[in-house]
Amino acid sequence: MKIIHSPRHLGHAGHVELTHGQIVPAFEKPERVAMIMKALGERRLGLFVEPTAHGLDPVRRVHDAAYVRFLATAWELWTASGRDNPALPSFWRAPGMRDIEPDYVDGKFGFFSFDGGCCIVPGTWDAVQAGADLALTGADLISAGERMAFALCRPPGHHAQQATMGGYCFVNNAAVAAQGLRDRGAARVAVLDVDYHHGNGTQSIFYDRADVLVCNIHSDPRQAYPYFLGYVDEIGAGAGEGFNANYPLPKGTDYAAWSVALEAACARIEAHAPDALVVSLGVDTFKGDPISAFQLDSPDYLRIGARIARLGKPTLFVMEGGYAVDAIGTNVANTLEGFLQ
Ligand code: SP5
Ligand code: ZN
Repeated sequence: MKIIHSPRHLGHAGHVELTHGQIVPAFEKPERVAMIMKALGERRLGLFVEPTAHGLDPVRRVHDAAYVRFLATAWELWTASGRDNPALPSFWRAPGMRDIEPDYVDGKFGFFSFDGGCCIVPGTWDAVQAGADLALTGADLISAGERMAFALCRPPGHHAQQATMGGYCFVNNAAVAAQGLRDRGAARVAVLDVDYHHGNGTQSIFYDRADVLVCNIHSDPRQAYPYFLGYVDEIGAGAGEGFNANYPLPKGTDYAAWSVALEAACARIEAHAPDALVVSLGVDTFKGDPISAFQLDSPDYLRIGARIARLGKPTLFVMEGGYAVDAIGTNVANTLEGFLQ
């Protein structure tokens, strides 16, 4: 297995988030990658490789050009307004308001986001671009015939929609990879999102398409972030009707109940008969996660990996959430080892 990584994620550091009415140090921090690299290295689970550059055209296959332009210039815009502190939005558009990109920086930050979880610092855009390159390098490897690969993306991506950042996510790495696989000749692709939080971005990007099936196992939006998407009746629209599947579960869910949803998602994926599978690998389902409320234990990730392997599809794992830094390495390594065995 190849583990695709880049030190460029380190530029996205020293940032904050708006949580519980307070500006706090971000839960999504660089140490996460260090702990994963350490565990994967100790267990000799694969070969570490760096990504090749793919440019922004493949990013614009799933994100609006105006949004990509915003991300590329956000820090510059922020400092031009006379600030040098980490950048956060504080104003948002609500239903009924105009869909017009404002000129002023605060308007742009609100226009292109849906929460206060995406802080921008000087190195953020470079880290985000590196993440997209990791995902695309993974798509290259799978298209070239590898059975599996792991794109160790940071920041994560699955909350990023066509033109909105949120939930620590700027570019939707899994969606970029899924589209990249389509563009390299896969007729059908499936995305399996096992992060604790619903992957609203990935769902939204592929919602009206039948070529990319999106399955999400996550905490019920009535109780958990991102609150406004992830219900079971979201089945896709137009040509995509029947090609989105949501498996919301209550807070406190343990592996016994979680694995029932995994079985259902796997059955749906088998019916789709994809040429390639992208797994949005969040391990914030872990019982010790500081911002989540499922009860999975470290050995459960071995079973998750093994079950995904039984689908028998060329599989690209893309890193998403997981904030229990002490356990994140073990949980990610267990998933990948479970797949490999
Ligand atoms: C990629 C990813 O996992 N993003 C997650 C973004 C979550 N942002 C909202 C966090 C809300 C935290 N509430 C915690 C309550 C626990 N006491
Ligand atoms: Zn998450």
